[in-house]
Order: sequence, then structure tokens, then C-alpha cells
Amino acid sequence: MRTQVAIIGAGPAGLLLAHLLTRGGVDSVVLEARSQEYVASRIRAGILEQSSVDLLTGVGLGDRLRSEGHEHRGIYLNWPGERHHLDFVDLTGRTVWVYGQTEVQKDLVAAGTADVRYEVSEVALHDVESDRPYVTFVDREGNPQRLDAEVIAGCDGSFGPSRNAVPAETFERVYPYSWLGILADVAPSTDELIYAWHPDGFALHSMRSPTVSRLYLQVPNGTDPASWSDDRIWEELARRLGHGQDGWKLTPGPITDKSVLPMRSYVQTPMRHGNLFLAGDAAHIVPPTGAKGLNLAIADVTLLATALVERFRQHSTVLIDSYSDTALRRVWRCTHFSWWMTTMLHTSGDPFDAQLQLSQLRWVTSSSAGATGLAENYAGLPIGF
Ligand code: RFL
Ligand code: PHB
Repeated sequence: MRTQVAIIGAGPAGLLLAHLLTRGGVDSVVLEARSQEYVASRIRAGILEQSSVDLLTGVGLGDRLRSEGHEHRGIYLNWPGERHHLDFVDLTGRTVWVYGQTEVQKDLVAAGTADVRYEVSEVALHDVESDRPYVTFVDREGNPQRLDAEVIAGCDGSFGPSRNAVPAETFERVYPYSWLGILADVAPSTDELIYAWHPDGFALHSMRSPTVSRLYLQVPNGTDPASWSDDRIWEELARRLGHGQDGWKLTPGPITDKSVLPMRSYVQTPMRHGNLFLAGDAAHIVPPTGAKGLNLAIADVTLLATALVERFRQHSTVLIDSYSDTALRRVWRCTHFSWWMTTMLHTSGDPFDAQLQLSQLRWVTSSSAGATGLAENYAGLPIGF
């Protein structure tokens, strides 16, 4: 089998890259370890930045997003006794959208622009430094296969084989806490997301639709989700999110999913080795506090697709040669922002840290310079920043 770009991984990065390449007249084949149903139902990110929405809309993927997604002007920051709204529109002229990663994934599949081979195994990359790299794998029927390409795009997340094929410098921070996340069949108790600092730990009230809420609690690493009963989760969320404060109430409902998410920051540089290019979680991981993971994946593949179309159609390597450096500027900005949001909002048990966090929250909510800095990063810098 032969193609121009072999893409490993059919998450949002891999499928969007295939979509953009098809639109640019470049052929690709996507190899995915899991089934189409499994990939489409993984519950993950929920917030799209303005630039992600603009990009998806501009490439024919915005119809359902604009009819079923929900545009938010900003977020609330809460700590005991205080709730403040940051209005991103007033501060930066930009908004964010609530639209689940599962929905983005469905829209990409429905577009039908990617040639995806699902349920492949033993994916291995070969000769990535040469002009004739190739990938070997075993197809769903159990037959060994070889995919010859001119370029390989590693979009296989943090556990795939691509990142190990790049001799790289790695930067990592593991946080001493995790998130217990729930999905619940209940209308959100808030119009926009609430990020809450609390001496007993961070909490977040997010949502997926007018009838489905998504909420998170800071828990110790290694927590077993089964050790948290539904009642205990709702009680803790209510306390940390400020139930009763100025008459606000958290309405509980049936929990349909419960999981624990460890948190880390990770960056691998460079994002290229020969004719292998990394994009999305294959190259970097951010803790979810800044809602950046999915948006960074979208930004990476937007740059990479433009560069690959230029390489194949105009036979110029200018953009492809600058891809890693250009992508890493945004990666490091989002890595800093996600680390900053995480360390401002999660409690460590140290009273000195707690006072610094509260001071920073007061500054961010009372100074227009502080508020604008948060808003600019949260609502997202333009792609190409
Ligand atoms: P993905 O979505 O992980 O997709 C990678 C794809 O590669 C496939 N794969 C392989 N295919 C072939 N051969 C192999 N050997 C392979 N190994 C792996 C995988 O099956 C998968 O389909 O990466 P991508 O496309 O870069 O997209 C990035 C986003 O998914 C990610 O940044 C966010 O979802 C991060 N994230 C969250 N971000 C948020 O902003 N809010 C969240 O609530 C949130 N929850 C999450 C998350 C990431 C999670 N992971 C990766 C563990 C929850 C989880 C569980
Ligand atoms: C989510 O809705 O899953 C979500 C929203 C904002 C975050 C993280 C996760 O910062």
C-alpha cells in the first residue's frame, strides 16, 4: 500500500489532519489501534477556543458545532465567600464554545474525508530519516501489511509508538493530585463554567449540553473512583463549588460516568525527526485545568497540514522546516498557562501556598491587567502565535 502521508492515530489530531490534507489535495491513510466506536465515545475535552471554532467552521466542520454547541462569554472563579465572572468578550473580544471532543470526533467521521484503517495492531515506524519511510502493521483481519509513504504524521497520543521514534529532549512535571471526573444527566447549575479554589481542593463545574453536566474534584493520586459514592461526590462538589453562597445551588442528578484522571505537563522537542512529524498529545500533554489539550492538537495539525500541502503541491519545504519551532511557541505558551491555572487553583496543603493562591485570584479578578492575561490565554491566541 502506498500514500503520501501515513497518519498514525485517529483521534482529533489524526482525523483533522487527514481532513485538511484531503481538502488540500494530498493523500493520506490513517492507522488506528482501536475501533471506530471506541474512539468516538471516549469522554475527554469539552471546550473549544475561538480559533479552533473558526478553523473547524472554515473547513466545513462547523454546522453542528454552531447549532448544538454553546458559546460562552467567560468563566467564573470562585473561592469561599466570593464568586467573580471574567468576561472574555469585554476583555479580549473572543469567546469559547462548549462542544465535546466526542462531537468533534463524530463530525470528522461524518465528513468521510479520511481513509481510516481501524483495529490495527503492531504498528511500527521504519526509515523515518529517509525519503521513503514506511509503517508496518497487522490489519483487523490479522494480515501483516506495509504502508509506504513520503511523510509519517505521529498523531498517536501519549502511548503510541511515534514519540519514541524521535530522539528528543523531554520536559515533564507530574502533579501530586488527580481529577475525579463525573458525567451526570442533570441540567448544569450554572450558565458558564465555575473554577473553584477551596481549602479541601479544586472543583470544576463544566457541562456538555443543557441536560448533561460534567464536574471534577481534586483528589489524591491513586484514588479509586469506586471509593467515592455518588452521594459523597455531590456533597463534596456542593461544598467546594459554593452551594448556599449568595443563594446559589448545585442540583445533583444521576451519575453516568466516573473516572480518575492523573495530571501532568510534558513537552518533547523537537516535534520532527527526518520525515516523521509529531502532533497533538504525541508531542505534549497539559493538565486539563486550562482546557488546552484538544485546542493544541487542532493548532498543531492546522500548521502541519498547511506545511504538508505546501511541500506536496508547491514543492517548498519552508513551512515544513519551521513546523516544529512554530508549533512549540504555542505549545510552551499553553504549557505555561495550564501549569499556572493548575498551581493557582489546586491546594497542596501548604498554608503559604494557599495565601499566595488567594492573593493571585484576587488580583486576577480585580485588576484588568490580571483578568486580561487569563482571558487572552483561556480564549486562545490566534493559530500561528
Ligand atoms: P488522542 O485523542 O489520544 O488520539 C490518539 C489516537 O492514537 C491511537 N493510538 C494508536 N493507533 C495506532 N497504533 C498505536 N500503537 C496507537 N497508539 C495510540 C489512540 O487509540 C487514539 O485514537 O490524541 P490527539 O488526537 O492528539 O488529541 C488530543 C486530545 O485527545 C487530548 O489533548 C485531550 O482530550 C486531553 N484531555 C482532556 N483535555 C481537556 O481539555 N479536558 C478534559 O477533560 C480532558 N480529558 C484528556 C482527558 C485526555 C485523556 N487521556 C489522553 C488519557 C481525559 C483523558 C483520559
Ligand atoms: C470539560 O468540560 O471536560 C472541561 C472543561 C474545562 C476544563 C477541563 C475540562 O478546564
